[in-house]
Amino acid sequence: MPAGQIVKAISGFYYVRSETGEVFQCRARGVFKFEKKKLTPLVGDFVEYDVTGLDEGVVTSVQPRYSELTRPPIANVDQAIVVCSLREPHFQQMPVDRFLVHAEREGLDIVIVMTKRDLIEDESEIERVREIYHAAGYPVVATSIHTGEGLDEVRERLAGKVSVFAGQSGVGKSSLLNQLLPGRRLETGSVSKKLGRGRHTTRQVELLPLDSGGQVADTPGFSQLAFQGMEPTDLGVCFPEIRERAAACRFRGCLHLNEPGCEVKEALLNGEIHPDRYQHYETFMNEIKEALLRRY
Ligand SMILES: Nc1nc2c(ncn2[C@@H]2O[C@H](COP(=O)(O)OP(=O)(O)OP(=O)(O)O)[C@@H](O)[C@H]2O)c(=O)[nH]1
Ligand SMILES: [Mg+2]
Ligand SMILES: [Zn+2]
Repeated sequence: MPAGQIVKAISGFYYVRSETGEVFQCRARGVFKFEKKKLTPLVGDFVEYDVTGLDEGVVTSVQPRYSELTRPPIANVDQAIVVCSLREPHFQQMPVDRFLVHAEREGLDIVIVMTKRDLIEDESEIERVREIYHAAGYPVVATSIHTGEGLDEVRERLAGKVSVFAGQSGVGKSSLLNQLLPGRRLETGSVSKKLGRGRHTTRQVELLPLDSGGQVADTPGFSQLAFQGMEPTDLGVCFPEIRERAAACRFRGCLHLNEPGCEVKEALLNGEIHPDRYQHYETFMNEIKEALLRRY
């Protein structure tokens, strides 16, 4: 039976790229299950399919995934490129930190990309963002599609990997991808002057091949992300700067809130952990605890 990968999904159709590069428009047959959980095929899934027409088919089975994000919905990626803009819209740290938790949960490599470098004259704002994420251990790249700054570094980081571009609407994900994929014309949109937000120009996840080997997915901008199914002890593991210090805390299961002998709190006081990142840790912790209370 032929095998391939889902590269796009639109209203019940799965576009499966075969091993030789042709794309088949497929329906899915029946219900797929893993470990008793019902499963909807995702972009990135490796599947088997029956050919039913010239370029049509039916997906008959889905292979186990090695990673899976629900927002944006995609399977089997190695790396998340977290895209945020400095201006139009202004940099917002909360949605970035939220997404990072989800990407860390899946064990993805992470790169922070700041776009629209050309709209900023004041270097200090870029340095501020750089500092926050360097302290967390993430690489940070500043880019501009107008001056070309940072594009080579992004290209290098994408080579040979399967990456997903994620970030709020209007930050410039599709624009950046158009620079990196010669011959591609992904649709891009303007940012509303009044709301300072993008207009959700990209409507679906699409996995695209790179010349350098590897693949990259454009995705729609996201707004809110919740922490369904997470336990309080899961959260620290999703902040690298907390994760690497947690083993030295006096108590096992330390949540790094008010426990004595907490190395994370110590690092925060020493200025080794960025206070904004810690503050978001606390915010997310409260959300997780509240969600748990609602569950019981
Ligand atoms: N000045 C400047 N504008 C940029 C840059 N990159 C993107 N833009 C502009 O930002 C706007 C939004 O870009 P898109 O690429 O559509 O943003 P997106 O992240 O794909 O948005 P969604 O598809 O809605 O999630 C467009 O008007 C782009 O021209 C940049 O480096 N500099
Ligand atoms: Mg887009
Ligand atoms: Zn602790």
